[in-house]
Amino acid sequence: MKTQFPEHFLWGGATAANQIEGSHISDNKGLSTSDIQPFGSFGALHPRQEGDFNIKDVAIDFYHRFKEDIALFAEMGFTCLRISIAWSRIFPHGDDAQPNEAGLAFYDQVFAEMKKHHITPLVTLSHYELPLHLAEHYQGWSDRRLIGFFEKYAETVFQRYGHFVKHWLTFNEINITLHHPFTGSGLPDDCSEQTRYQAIHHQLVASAKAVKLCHEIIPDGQIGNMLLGAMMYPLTCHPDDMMKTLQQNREWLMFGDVQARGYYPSYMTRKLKELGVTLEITEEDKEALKATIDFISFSYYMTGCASADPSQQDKANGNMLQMVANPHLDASEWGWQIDPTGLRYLLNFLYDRYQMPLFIVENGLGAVDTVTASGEIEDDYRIQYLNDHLVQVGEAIEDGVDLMGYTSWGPIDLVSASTAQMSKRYGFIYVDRDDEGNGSLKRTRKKSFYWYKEVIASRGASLKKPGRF
Ligand code: BGP
Repeated sequence: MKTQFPEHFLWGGATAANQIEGSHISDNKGLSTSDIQPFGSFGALHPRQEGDFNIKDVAIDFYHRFKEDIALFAEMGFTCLRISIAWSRIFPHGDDAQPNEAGLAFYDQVFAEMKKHHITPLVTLSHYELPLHLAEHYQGWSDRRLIGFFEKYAETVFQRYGHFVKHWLTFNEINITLHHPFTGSGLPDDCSEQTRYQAIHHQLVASAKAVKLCHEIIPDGQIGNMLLGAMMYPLTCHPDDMMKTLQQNREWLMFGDVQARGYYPSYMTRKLKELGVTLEITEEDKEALKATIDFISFSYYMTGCASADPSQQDKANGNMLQMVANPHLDASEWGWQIDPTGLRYLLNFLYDRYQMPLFIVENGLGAVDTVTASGEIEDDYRIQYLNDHLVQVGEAIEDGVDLMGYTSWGPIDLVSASTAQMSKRYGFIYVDRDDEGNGSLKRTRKKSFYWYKEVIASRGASLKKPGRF
């Protein structure tokens, strides 16, 4: 079916501070957990040693080039840009009494530039980083005091930017602490289940408190959560695989359930008991959790399978997690299985479950790009991937899903979160920088740049039937 996306639909791209900004200690910025992950989230157990190179120290130098980059996004017709604020620019240690004015001023300029180009900001409060001091001196989110520090940070940025920024997200892929505790919560990756779930609880409370603050400070604002949409299919229709699938999906859906409904789902009682976890949940926490989000946002890259059969060892790599491979799907160069139909499935699934507006805030293909002798980048594989996913988004809209917008991941090449590579490129805009940090940082429009521009201008009417490129 040919769909024209709704007029109010937000089109754009998504980024994260630590993957684009660079200038990791400029203007009083404090170190963040990301700054000591030179090998990315997958290498969190090998923290930075003296003299180690971290490509994120410069990243793509958005800190100095944001005007040029935002102008390029505007040229593509973006109506929305997702960025994150680096918490450690605003509160360098996380527990500081006063915010860092230079950090606040940087985002003033970024938002002013977006305003100039009529681009709606979508801002993540915490995208895979927290001030390193909080990880080192408080054991990250396992310490209840982080709720208060986060509230103060959220209040500061809501007050400062709320006149212009109306769309907010609390924690990027809040379910990540299940798989990468350091990346998600500043905890050692081998922490106990007790510590992990207590940290998760603190984040859920902090998220709800930010929701309440946002509603108070920005009455016309909207604030959502952000899930890693890790949809699992049963590997077979064996009842045991069905049950395993239900349980695995509940692992990540639990976060949405708490954030959308305001309390823990009943299935968590048994789950926590089986894990031997006793959560400390105060009456104040229960009250705080009642502040529920306005919309559900999520990242979507792939689906995976669940199997109750321990001999099923054919694993697929995922963005941050591993799952059983689906024999019906192809995979990207990094082993992420490509499933456009799964996006329609997930949109319907989430809308059925929550009956709340949805927002796709990440989707894209990480691929190696080659620059031709004449300086062009013919990224037809990326166009194919995005086209086929957007066709399914159109189908979901026809199915009746209330979808606010779509921001593809990495509209400009940036540093990979899992592997800290530059060579894993997602962008419509090529950035001249390699994995060792060589390159001029020059920006070049790829073939997909012109393709996405046309998709946006035609509100999806230019999309082709899957497999037509
Ligand atoms: C998501 C993260 C992003 C982003 C993306 C792609 O999990 O929210 O920060 O990086 O995945 O992953 P990668 O960069 O590892 O290719």
